[in-house]
Amino acid sequence: MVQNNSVEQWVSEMVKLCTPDKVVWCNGSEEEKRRLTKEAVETGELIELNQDKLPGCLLHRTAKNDVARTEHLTFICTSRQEDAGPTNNWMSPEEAYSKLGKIFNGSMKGRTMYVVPFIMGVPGSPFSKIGIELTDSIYVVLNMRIMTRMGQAALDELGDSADFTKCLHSKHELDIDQRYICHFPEDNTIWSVGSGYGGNVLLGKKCLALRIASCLGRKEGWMAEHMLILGVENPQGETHYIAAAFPSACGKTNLAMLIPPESMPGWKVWTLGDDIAWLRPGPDGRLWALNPEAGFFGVMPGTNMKSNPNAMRTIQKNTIYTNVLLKEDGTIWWEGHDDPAPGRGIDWQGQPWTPVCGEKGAHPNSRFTAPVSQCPSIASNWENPQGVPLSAIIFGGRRAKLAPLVYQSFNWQHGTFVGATMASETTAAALGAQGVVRRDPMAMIPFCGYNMAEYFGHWLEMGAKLTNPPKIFHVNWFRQDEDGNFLWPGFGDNLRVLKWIIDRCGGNVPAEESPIGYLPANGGINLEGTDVSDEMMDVLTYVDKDAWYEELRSQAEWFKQFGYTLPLGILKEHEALAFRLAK
Ligand code: O2Y
Ligand code: MN
Repeated sequence: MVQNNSVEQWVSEMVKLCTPDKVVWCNGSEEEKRRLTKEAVETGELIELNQDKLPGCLLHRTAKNDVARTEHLTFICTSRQEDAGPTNNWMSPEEAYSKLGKIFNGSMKGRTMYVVPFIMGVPGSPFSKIGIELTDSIYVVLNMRIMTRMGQAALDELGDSADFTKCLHSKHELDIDQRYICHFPEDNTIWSVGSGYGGNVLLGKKCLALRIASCLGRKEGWMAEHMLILGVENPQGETHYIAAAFPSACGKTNLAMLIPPESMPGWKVWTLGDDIAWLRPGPDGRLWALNPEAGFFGVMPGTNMKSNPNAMRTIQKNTIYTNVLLKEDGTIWWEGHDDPAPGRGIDWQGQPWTPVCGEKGAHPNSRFTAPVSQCPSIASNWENPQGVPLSAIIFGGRRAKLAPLVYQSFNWQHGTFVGATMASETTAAALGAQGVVRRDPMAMIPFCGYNMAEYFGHWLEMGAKLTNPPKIFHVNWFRQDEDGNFLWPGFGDNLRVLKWIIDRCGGNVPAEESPIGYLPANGGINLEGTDVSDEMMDVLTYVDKDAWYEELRSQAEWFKQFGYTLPLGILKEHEALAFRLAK
């Protein structure tokens, strides 16, 4: 079935290490899906939901201590520590292979090893990369089947090449003390052990498509970014493509699936991706973007018909739900659902639940895995092997006071600096103090597979290759007034800001120059049909110089960790901001 010596040799080495009872090569067929689903339902790994109401849908519960990515157990394993940089956990490859090798040793005894070939990207695309994940989890196989182009197509695409990412995963004992997610960029290899949850185990996603791909992109002249991709179609039928990076939990999926407000007739937003974008310079000097994933792994709590109707429609069939509440009728519920809490159910830990029991029904990081193709707003060209040309890149964060609703950078270098200084305030949703500013450059802090200072340098080099680069903007949907009320309505009304961005790209609307960038001029953003007054808009676009001086100091403090490796272009932009603020 496989005629690829490198694949066969590697699989047989890993079989020797993990000693599974059985090895099953996955081809991605419907028959295979049915067979694996049946087996997992029989063992209780998956629960079949009400097939009349939620056809093809399944529920999975993870271990209590295994409900999110574990960043402190995630390592970049390079020969030299400086190649991982100060923002990553580092382990030497020798230590990592030895430590994890001991855990993997015999880890699949009594289990089946599934061989899961997958494509990140579209078959036949110059963007695409092949991975092969070996796993002892049917949940992983079925998720990878949604999240990637999985099965025979990947082996066909690989042919007899040895150019694939070697991904090894075992749940082992789901013991947090023996949990590691290790990346070996020098060997194009990922080893993940001791977890059965999401980003830790669906190795095509954060591990390959961001951490390993960021290293490959740097070597090969492209970029792997933590960005959604969307198309905005104006009433004249012209579509502009935008990629946007926000830290986790800032609403990327909601923005990617935005529904235009009624007061903007004729406007449409098309979804191409909600989490990851691979960006390449095209022969036309523009930057082209492709979503390498085939599925969404979206957060459940707060998803409803107001916040994201397109997501709600996407997840009505063929969806795997993780850690939500199971209702008596075999459907599901989560906090923030449109329906009121059911009278009783089984919570994400498998325990009987009532609304007054004091526990969450669904875990705050409960998830859905659903095919991108089921999204009602999916762009017809989302699988174009060349990607789509970007007009704009947006960076964003959650800042109660500092950052205006939107501003445009002066040029690519300044835009790179805006991305490099991205920050977001913590919310009640995360553990720890609220309102603490966390730096998350380009939303890549947890996902950059190499030294972040060099990553900034790569951004600057990529810009130099583009004769027609996308314009770079910053948005902040979360600015508050003195009483802590949000000033901007958000959701569908964010399209008003996207329209301003597109108008700026086309040179169709004037702007006001400020020390931090170009701001919307009076009346530049169409507020018709909103409750946003001109006074509120003044606050939304206000640049508080004192606060920006403080920001400047905080940026300098944060940059210190990179020492002399910080690119000159970033230092120059920091100085230029200081100069403009002092003027
Ligand atoms: O906790 C996890 O494993 C998932 S985190 C996640 C899932 C989908 C998209 N983005 C993220 C993220 O943390 O950025
Ligand atoms: Mn993400």
